[in-house]
Amino acid sequence: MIDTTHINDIFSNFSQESTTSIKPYGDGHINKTYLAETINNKYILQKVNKSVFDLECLVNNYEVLDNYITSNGLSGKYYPPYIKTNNKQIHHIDSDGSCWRLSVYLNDSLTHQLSPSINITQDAGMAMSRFQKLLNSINSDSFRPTIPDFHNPQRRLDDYLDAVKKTKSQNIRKASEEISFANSNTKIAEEMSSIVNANDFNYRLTHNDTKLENILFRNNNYPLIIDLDTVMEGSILFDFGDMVRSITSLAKEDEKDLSKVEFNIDHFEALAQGYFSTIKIDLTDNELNNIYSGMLSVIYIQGIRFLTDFLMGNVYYDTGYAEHNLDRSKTQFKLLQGVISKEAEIAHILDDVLE
Ligand code: GN1
Ligand code: MG
Repeated sequence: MIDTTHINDIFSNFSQESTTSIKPYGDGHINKTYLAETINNKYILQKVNKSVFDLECLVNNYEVLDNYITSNGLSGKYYPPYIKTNNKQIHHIDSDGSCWRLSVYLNDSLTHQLSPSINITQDAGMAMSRFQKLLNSINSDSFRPTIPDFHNPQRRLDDYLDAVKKTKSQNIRKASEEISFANSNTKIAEEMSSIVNANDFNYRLTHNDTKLENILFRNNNYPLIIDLDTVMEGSILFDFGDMVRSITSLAKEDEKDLSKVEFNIDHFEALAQGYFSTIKIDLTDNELNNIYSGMLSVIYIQGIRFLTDFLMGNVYYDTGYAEHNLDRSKTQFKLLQGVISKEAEIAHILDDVLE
């Protein structure tokens, strides 16, 4: 149930208009998102999940990024503009300490849960590398981690192993195949951990949640990037890996019919071309050499993150039913197997794209 009185009250901190309707919007797993309509305008209102993000760091990062954007005349060119509060801030903090923000809803925009075509896949890659180029131009020193160790492979592996120890035996039975798959592939996270710990590994300002649904496609205009909560220091290896994860399977993240979950090499090729065509010159040797490991790691870790949440009683991701996270972990592991089975073709494509 939506508490419209409370939400209207929140809305009044950003705008003098009155809302005519407020509806839940999109299918993010962490924040609450609403479409708020007034007589003349449409807006996206978001409530940030305060048990997931360090709100102080998050508020800081948005202000730093938005100051850079506005002072360089780039407003609206990379993400939809925010409507500031009466105090000229992006976020309004309510009496419970929850954090809200409002952005313009763009009428000609749409997101895709699944890529409808090779062209959209290539455009998605180009849109995310265009955003990365922007991030490369910003000094990362003022950004703080909104989720510490977000992409730390060893932390994700430890959380998973801990969940297996703590969970009820009935969950172990229900997830026996996935646990056995996860246990026999821990080397993927361990290898990524040693890559991350190597001296020549470089962190840079990255998006860190590059799934296809976080790209806003528009008619005759550059796609925009949304969901900036995790813009902080990270790695291009994870950002590209998460695009591979969310685009190349061509099936929903919670698809129950696993025969539909297949790694699609044509979409992979289009994505790699779109993403790397302009950005390859900016990559370090360490980045260039570890793209495949990054892909495996992101998909494996997303699988164990969903599995961990299932074992812990669904405390992190929004779920629609008890086995939702378990179903999500199955699609990740199926996709991972598909990627591994095409290692040679992937290497060939990457060689061509990166040469
Ligand atoms: C979450 O917020 P949303 O739904 O875009 C998650 C990502 C996962 C993704 C899987 C802060 O993203 O890390 O890759 O679900 N975000 C956070 O769909 O944990
Ligand atoms: Mg998010």
